[in-house]
Amino acid sequence: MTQRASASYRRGARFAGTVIAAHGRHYLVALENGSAMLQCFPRGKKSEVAVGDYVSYEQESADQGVLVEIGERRNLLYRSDQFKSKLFAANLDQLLIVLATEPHFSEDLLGRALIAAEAHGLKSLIVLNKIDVEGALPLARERLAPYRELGYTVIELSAKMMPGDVHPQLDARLKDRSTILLGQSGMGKSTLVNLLVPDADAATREISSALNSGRHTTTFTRLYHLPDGGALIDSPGFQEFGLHHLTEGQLERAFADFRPYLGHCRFYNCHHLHEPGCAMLEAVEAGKIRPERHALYAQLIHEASQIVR
Ligand SMILES: Nc1nc2c(ncn2[C@@H]2O[C@H](COP(=O)(O)OP(=O)(O)O)[C@@H](O)[C@H]2O)c(=O)[nH]1
Ligand SMILES: [Mg+2]
Ligand SMILES: [Zn+2]
Repeated sequence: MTQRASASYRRGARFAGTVIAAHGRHYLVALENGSAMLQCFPRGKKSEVAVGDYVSYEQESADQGVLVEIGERRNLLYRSDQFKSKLFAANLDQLLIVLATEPHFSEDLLGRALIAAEAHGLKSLIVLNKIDVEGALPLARERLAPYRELGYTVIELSAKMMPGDVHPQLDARLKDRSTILLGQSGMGKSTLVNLLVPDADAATREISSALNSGRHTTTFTRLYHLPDGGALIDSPGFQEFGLHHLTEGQLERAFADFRPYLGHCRFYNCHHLHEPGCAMLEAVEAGKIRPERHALYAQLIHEASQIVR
């Protein structure tokens, strides 16, 4: 694949590239033409660089660079709690949310991923993997039916038992786009990556050693180039998906099922929590918005109000 940018360099020479992996304050930057990659560090203490960022760096030594500029971002996907935020990736087109028939997937995490995507203007694709596990399939389908009704695409796969279906189902949707894979561990993300990215294992080992001078780890976010164009970003599994940074206005608009009722509440500044004449609450009452979705909204509003400023 790539080689490290070690051959000949001029100290202080500037290069531009894409951040393809991040681990703590270590970033791996691939040159624009993909010919080489170099480990880089941010100049200051604070590192706010994400995988997918376009950056320029100055080469300091044969195997190290310093990031000097982050290019303008189309978007930045991150999660946050009361105290800190964690960056997923920048300059994305879509989320590929990987769920499975078993283990039981968290609907809370699914809901949060969809809201994060909507709030950042990103498309979401939902993959239901392991459809070969027939006993668990009906329930998984039933749990996903409301999301199909909301207009989300649900793609059923068995990455392990029917690997031949993966390319026909996903290639056109991934081509020339930057896609981040999100999912709890055990859902089949790695299995999917290995099908979609030729030599993914070798690439991971190479990234891991370049990033960490040999220390192997899989707990970093990394970007793979897809053979037909586009990028696939794999992130470590996560348990929490806090969205403390979203404002009330962003939240209410991020719920696709709320949109028909926005602006129809009695009070223009309605919080849709317990106000009289609230169009959202009436829609819940009338069975037009699922109570679970309203509960997620209320929970996210609650979390957003906890932010320490
Ligand atoms: N039955 C079944 N098992 C699968 C499928 N895809 C992945 N697995 C298995 O599920 C486990 C977790 O897969 P992995 O790709 O490591 O998941 P990750 O933690 O999301 O990266 C492994 O034992 C895989 O072999 C599938 O389509 N069907
Ligand atoms: Mg994995
Ligand atoms: Zn309301």
